[in-house]
Amino acid sequence: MSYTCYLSLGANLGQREVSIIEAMRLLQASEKIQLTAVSSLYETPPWGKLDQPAFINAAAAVKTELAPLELLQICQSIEKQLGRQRHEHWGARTIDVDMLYIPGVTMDEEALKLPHPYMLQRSFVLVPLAEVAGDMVIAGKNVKEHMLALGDRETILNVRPAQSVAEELKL
Ligand code: PH2
Ligand code: MG
Ligand code: MG
Repeated sequence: MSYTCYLSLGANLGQREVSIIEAMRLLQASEKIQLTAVSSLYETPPWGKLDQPAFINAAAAVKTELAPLELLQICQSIEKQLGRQRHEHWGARTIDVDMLYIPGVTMDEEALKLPHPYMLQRSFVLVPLAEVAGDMVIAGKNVKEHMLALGDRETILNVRPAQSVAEELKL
């Protein structure tokens, strides 16, 4: 049975936009994954750990029959292929591919928590996700409503429209 998983992508070292697009391309190239939607690319101020460069963030939807932990392994192998080095908590990185949400699924494992525990507090997650799944209901409100409830969403700048990203990926 296939399902859709919503992902958040982020990069704040190196060629940030290139890394995000390449991560999307590698997801799409994975035999058992279909990339079904991508958001615009956004430039966003660092959240959590403030003394680091600005991020490029985006959201994507993938369809797969893989188990969620198998999908996580693919996300992590894509991070490795794109040169992600160490994993300082909330620190700078060339690429981060996070699983956010699978409708109807909760997981609470060390390696994977779903829904992503911070997703509803982060404009850098919700602004892109609202483009891909604005009407999807999480915890009693849809993504667009969750996004509008956050105060800092005007700090999230659209730097490349979704259509241009989709065209580059031939979606
Ligand atoms: N990721 C983090 C911590 N802080 N800030 C922004 N703007 N974008 C991110 O992707 C991000 C962050 C941990 O993964
Ligand atoms: Mg992250
Ligand atoms: Mg991560």
